[in-house]
Amino acid sequence: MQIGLLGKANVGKSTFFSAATRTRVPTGNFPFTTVRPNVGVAHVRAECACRSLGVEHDIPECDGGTRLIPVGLIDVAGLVPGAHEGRGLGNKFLDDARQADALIHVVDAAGATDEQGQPVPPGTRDPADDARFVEEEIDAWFSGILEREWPRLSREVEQKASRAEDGIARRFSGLGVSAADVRAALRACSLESSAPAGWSAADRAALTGALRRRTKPILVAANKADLCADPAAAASGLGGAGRAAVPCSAEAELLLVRAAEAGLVEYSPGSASFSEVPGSGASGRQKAALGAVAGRVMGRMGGTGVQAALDSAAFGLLGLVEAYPVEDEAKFCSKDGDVLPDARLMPPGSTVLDLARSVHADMADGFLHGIDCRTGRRIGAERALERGDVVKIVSALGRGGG
Ligand SMILES: Nc1nc2c(ncn2[C@@H]2O[C@H](COP(=O)(O)OP(=O)(O)OP(=O)(O)O)[C@@H](O)[C@H]2O)c(=O)[nH]1
Ligand SMILES: [Mg+2]
Repeated sequence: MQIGLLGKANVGKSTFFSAATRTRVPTGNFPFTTVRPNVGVAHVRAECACRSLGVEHDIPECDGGTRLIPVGLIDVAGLVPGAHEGRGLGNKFLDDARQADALIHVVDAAGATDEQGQPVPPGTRDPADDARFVEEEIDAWFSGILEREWPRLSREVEQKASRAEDGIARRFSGLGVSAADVRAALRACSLESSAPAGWSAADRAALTGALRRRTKPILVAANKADLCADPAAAASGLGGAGRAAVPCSAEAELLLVRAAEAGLVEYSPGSASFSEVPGSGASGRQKAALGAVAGRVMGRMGGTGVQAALDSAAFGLLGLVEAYPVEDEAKFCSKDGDVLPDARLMPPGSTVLDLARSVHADMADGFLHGIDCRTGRRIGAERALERGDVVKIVSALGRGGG
């Protein structure tokens, strides 16, 4: 699973990335600080199955019953209006996010940067304009791919050299689009039974729009919310119409993560509060900065929103399901005795057989049945996975997971 961070230049994408992946990448208050993409690993949170099963384990992935499950994060170059025509760094930002399963669109909700990403006093720019143009750029990117290939593609289909869904999926395969995605998008636009040669430009735009929404769904992170008079209102102004928006302060999250690393505070990402470590030797300046985060962010927003945005992208937007493959159905452990060692994020609708395949191809090829470890009952290949499932895979080939 990969999540792409994108948005206008200078809105806080790299700050979000640094905080979420605990790495240090260049950030700066000017546009195009990032040119080459940053790739790293963040974590999403779920309640660990150890809780409901009443078992104990001591592994770094379980933080007091909160399971941290890895996801890839990609931070790309910022964009400006007209990027699809080559302005700014052009389409580079999108090409670098090709493999993302979902996008977190980072918006400067405080309106503290102009259209080009230059700093301006907070409240100067309407963030809704940014939210709109960025989404239009993403849609223009999808549409451009189809339009470039359109004459050849429609000829191909007319001469029955390929089916429309296969021809289109092939053009978009670099973006992780399958023929099934194209079929669903065609259905959503009622184009499934008409010949491509008869599709208007509007039909084609509707199709690529549907394809984009399906394969690169967007969650808005209303960032720099610490500078907003009313963070919740700023976020809800950017959401709506099926689009979720989470108020966020990437800068506060980065500060807390760094302060925790330095032993100044106790803080777990995603919590609504932090506590200063007594006698940590924090300077007056550090104490003032922490006080500001406590008041402007934790007090008003109930957390920095960075972890909430990641969780919401994985479980809300993508509807992912976390499942635990194990080898011992009674002790919920691997062959080495590690309890619930592995939590996997699976796409919605995944089955027990899909889980087997994600562990190892042999597990799927030799699949006999699964065992739902919560009930001890046998389950079949086609049983849909549910969040928190703990499953032993019984296979004629290979071992059962963990
Ligand atoms: N007040 C405030 N400032 C922030 C926040 N997040 C980022 N910033 C500041 O915004 C500026 C830009 O941050 P970056 O993370 O470099 O932004 P970017 O979107 O990666 O920028 P480009 O790579 O140039 O497109 C820096 O000065 C950050 O300190 C936030 O939540 N609140
Ligand atoms: Mg950047």
